[in-house]
Amino acid sequence: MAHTLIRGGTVVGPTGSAEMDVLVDGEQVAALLRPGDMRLGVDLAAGAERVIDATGKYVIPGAVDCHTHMELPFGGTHASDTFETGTRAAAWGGTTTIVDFAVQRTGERVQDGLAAWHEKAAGQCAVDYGFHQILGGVDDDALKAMDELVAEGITSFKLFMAYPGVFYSDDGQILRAMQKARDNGSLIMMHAENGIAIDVLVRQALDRGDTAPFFHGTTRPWETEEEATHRAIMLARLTGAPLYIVHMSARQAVATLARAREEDLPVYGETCPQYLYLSLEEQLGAPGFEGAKWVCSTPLRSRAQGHQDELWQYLRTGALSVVSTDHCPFCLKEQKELGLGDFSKIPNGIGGVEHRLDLLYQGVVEGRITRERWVELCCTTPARMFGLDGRKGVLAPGADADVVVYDPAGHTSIGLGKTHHMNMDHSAWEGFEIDGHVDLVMSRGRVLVADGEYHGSPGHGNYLRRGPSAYLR
Ligand code: DUC
Ligand code: ZN
Ligand code: ZN
Repeated sequence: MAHTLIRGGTVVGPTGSAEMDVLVDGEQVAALLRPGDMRLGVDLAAGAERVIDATGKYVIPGAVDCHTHMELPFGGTHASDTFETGTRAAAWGGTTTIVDFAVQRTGERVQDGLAAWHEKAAGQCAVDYGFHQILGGVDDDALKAMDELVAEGITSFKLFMAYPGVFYSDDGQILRAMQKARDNGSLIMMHAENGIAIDVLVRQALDRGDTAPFFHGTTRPWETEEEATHRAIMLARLTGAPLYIVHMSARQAVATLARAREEDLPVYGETCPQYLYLSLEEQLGAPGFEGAKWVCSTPLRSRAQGHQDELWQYLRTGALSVVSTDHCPFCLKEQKELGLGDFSKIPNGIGGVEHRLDLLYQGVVEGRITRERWVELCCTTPARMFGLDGRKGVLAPGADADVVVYDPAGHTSIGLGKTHHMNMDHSAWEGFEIDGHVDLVMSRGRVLVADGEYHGSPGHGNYLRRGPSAYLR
């Protein structure tokens, strides 16, 4: 593959920004050069066959979304994006790596769940992909499988304190999985909600006739997230295992996480754009059945209670380490509609794999985070957290040439018929206006998106065997 020079832009990384040209050789970054740099008297850039003009733009690492659910089976249906459609949408939005969740449901063999995920993804992905493994309960076989999977590059395991009978693990099971993770160097990811209490609240709400989507939120109150977060941290502390809590939405839960981090426990938290921008009152409380679009778990939280602003604050102070999407799209027609008249039957999930980089950039525009923190949250830390550092999330010699040219003077109007490439019949982000634009997306040296045109293809994306988390080495 030819040499490419991305010239004239400002390279933004987690520790700073500088006017630099990026020289790409084949699939990798060869060098970052000061404009006009002559190393040892050799003009390294002179031989570039292709020049991409990034004047006035930011040049950042391709974004890493470490939490997606392509084709997730849920509530009698499947998430509507396949690996083909979902990774294409990811590419459009500047995400060049996803880490999806292979699924073992209660009663299935872990290895069978993983094999099914490999089959779904192989030859389909437009961008590189890896897997975490969901454990739908923990028994002796699952514990053995954890060792096998770590050797295969699957170094993180998601457990659920919610969804009894589907994905749920009880405290004893969690304890055993954490002991195993401590011993084999893997990372436990936790869906921290008290599912046993939630199921009672859901039953009581339905019995009262409270069936609208809004009650999905009120039956998963912040106390159920905070309690589970606290319990998960205590079990991690007891076992000496590291812990990563996914999709945090309640400010009280993050406060608990922050206290544990102050005590130097190896516990980390992630949030998602929906918890930073959307709310119980405005979205879940939309008239009629419309709120179903935003039924996800953990749920959107009350703006009156100040969750959103406080989550932004936790992104600034470092209590929260990562922003992922928890991309789990369902169409309104025939999918979300399974819950007409009973919110508990609405499949849980929001699609957003395409929009995370833009949505978080709007946080830069509004002065909520710096542009360096934007890159850290969306690109660098997720790569480091999940054992992809060196290759992904960074622009440095030897790293994969996954590059986004981002125009801070551009504009993006999110919505159906505008910037929507996900396989859904609605956008959870309809009408959001972003003061920035993903101009060009490169994956391992290949331009996937440029000048509003898509040049990617299924099968370009490679499977990524991951190492241990850089935060645990
Ligand atoms: N939460 C969701 O909203 N969807 C899928 C699974 C989950 O934990
Ligand atoms: Zn979850
Ligand atoms: Zn999820």
